[in-house]
Amino acid sequence: MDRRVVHYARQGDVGVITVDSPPVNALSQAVRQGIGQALAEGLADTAAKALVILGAGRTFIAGADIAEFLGSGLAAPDLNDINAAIESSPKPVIAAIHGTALGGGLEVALACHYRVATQDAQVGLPEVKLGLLPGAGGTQRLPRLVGVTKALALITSGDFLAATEAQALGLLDHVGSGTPLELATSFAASLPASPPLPRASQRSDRLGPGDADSVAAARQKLADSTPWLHAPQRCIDAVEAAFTLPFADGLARERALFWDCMAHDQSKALIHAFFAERAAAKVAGLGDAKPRPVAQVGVIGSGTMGGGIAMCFVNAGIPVTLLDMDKAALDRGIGIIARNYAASVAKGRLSQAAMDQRLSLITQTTDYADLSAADLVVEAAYEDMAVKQAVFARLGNVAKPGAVLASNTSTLDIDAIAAASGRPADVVGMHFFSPANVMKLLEVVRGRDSAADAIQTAMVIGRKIGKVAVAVGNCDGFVGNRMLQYYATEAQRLVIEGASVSAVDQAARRYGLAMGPFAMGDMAGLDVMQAIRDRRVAEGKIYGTALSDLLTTDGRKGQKNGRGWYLYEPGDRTPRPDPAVAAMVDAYRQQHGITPRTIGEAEIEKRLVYALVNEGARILEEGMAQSPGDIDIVYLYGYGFPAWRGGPMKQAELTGLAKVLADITRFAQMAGDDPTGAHWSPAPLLVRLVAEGRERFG
Ligand code: T1G
Repeated sequence: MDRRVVHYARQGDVGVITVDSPPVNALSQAVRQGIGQALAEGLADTAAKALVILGAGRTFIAGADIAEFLGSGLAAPDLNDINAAIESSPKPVIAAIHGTALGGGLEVALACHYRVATQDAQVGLPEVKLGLLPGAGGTQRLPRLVGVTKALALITSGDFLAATEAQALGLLDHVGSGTPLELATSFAASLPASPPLPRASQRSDRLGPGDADSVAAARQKLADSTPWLHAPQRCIDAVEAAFTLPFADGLARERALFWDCMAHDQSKALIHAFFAERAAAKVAGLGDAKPRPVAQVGVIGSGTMGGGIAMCFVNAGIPVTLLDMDKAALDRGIGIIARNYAASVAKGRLSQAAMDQRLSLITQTTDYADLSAADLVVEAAYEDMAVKQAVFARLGNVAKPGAVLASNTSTLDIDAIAAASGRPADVVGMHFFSPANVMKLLEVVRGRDSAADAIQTAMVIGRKIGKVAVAVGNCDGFVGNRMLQYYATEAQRLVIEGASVSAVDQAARRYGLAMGPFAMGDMAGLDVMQAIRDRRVAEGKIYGTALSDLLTTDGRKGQKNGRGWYLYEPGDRTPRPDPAVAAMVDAYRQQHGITPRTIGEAEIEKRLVYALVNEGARILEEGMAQSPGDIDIVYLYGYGFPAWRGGPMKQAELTGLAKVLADITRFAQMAGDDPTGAHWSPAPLLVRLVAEGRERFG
């Protein structure tokens, strides 16, 4: 066993167990073994009157080693045994927390007799966010310490608690300033000679008659809010055992429920999403390129996207020079930004002072020369190639050497834009999603000539402004929108064949998507979609169907003019079915000699999701995304795809690639020679993987 991950040393009359396993002291097998060994050493050390467990580096223990869950089962020692040894120690054991004590890390702390923490520490049991539940005593010890109601709230939400809040709950015994070791040794010194040691497993004073009601209320609340999620209800089952079973039986029940969750597809999907999000931050092929410094930013265009992008930077304390063609446009743009902030202030989510400070970081200009000091310039001008090339031609001249020049285009060729700047190495795509100050996804588009450090700069600054940045290749629609066009096309084809607009959207929502394809189209703007359709059709490509032409010809733009696939009352974003659209669909079917058929929800779901998967496989094969995980992260953070499904690519793997291919092949046959169904030709990568009996895309 490599003891290096856990050290034992004595400090005066205190034995100190230090977990030193970067980056977050996760409870890998070696760490579990190490704690067990160090504890034994401390118990045998007669000079040690008390023992302290703490973490080296930036944090206490941030949980079990999630990577171990990807394998087959967890190797000994069992964390429950380690915790039992800690709790039964005749010497006081103090957990000294800094950074985060999460999951198994908090469970270790709960097994300790006392818990002290630095002021900025956070604690929590976030297992439910991984589709799991606390599997090492958390559901049994926490209710005994803070009561069932509080424990249910913490465990079913997985939210982190600040140290002061945790202390108020009785979860922490002391919160103070100083190092964890200083806090723990002075706490140990304050303990009476041989104190009766408080053991959470033996407490029952916080359990009471109202516990069953709390459980019932929590069940109802979750059944109403997230009926499709498996783990939250299992969390409640486990907490219920805390007041219905003796501790040891409760622990066994908890563990059985833990394995039940571990075997569920939702935990596989959520654990995949956890690691995929972190892997997306590491872009292959950049060598050791370092990000260029970004202290001030320029944003070109103060419309909806430009304004939202400017807010992202000033929210992170980075000053922005906002450029637009004239004062009127700037006033409109700044007006929208100020209204957005005022709305947050009104909701109590932002202080007036913070609003004023952020607005003060925005300088307005109509003069390109004022962008000459910017380290990064993001262009958010009208989505037209000629307009963007004109902007980049000027930018290429005024921007300082070393500045990164980014375009927020959502569909246009980055290489063509970059060429216009005369300095393509400095040019990348930074594709924000609307509303840019809200949506977390950022597609960083690699141009043919983009320098590695320019790409790295966009990735790093993206994370700094709170985005989940994913590097994508330069192709029409990049990753997200490229897949979306076949999803949107398939939605229209389903309606043409017999489904109703609301039935398709309902199936998408029931699948777990935040919004259906038609409501999403209305939100994005049918005029925007039509402009893309017209361009692509002019290029001889497919985008949507002629059915949507009927709507735009009828002057329908979606939410922005209250008429789209749905009707909208002024100031109300609720989509209402429109009989006029149903009539248009009927007319379209008659005109094309189509007899509508009944289409079930399962078929709708598959045709929407597999349209994404099939195009995703093409994107992977072309190298336009570096991994299936990246594609999944694009859909989780940019298109409201449910995290508990892991993303379209993960969902296909969980379903089974052979099954998915069989359905795709069937849909291709059903489409026949209909050009709008051409996207159903199975992606070569998928065909090859199934032929080789492979079950994963990557
Ligand atoms: N296991 C393995 N690796 C982990 C990890 C973990 N628990 N937590 C983080 N990492 C890796 C991560 O992949 C990344 O690696 C690096 O650490 C930095 O993370 C029995 C069943 C702690 C708040 O759910 O929420 O305990 O990409 O980029 O933004 O009941 O990480 O550098 O190679 O996220 O500063 C419960 C998960 C587990 C906490 C830090 N614990 N972690 O955030 O850094 S289940 C959790 C986090 C459990 C028991 C059960 C965050 C963080 P790499 P990072 P960060």
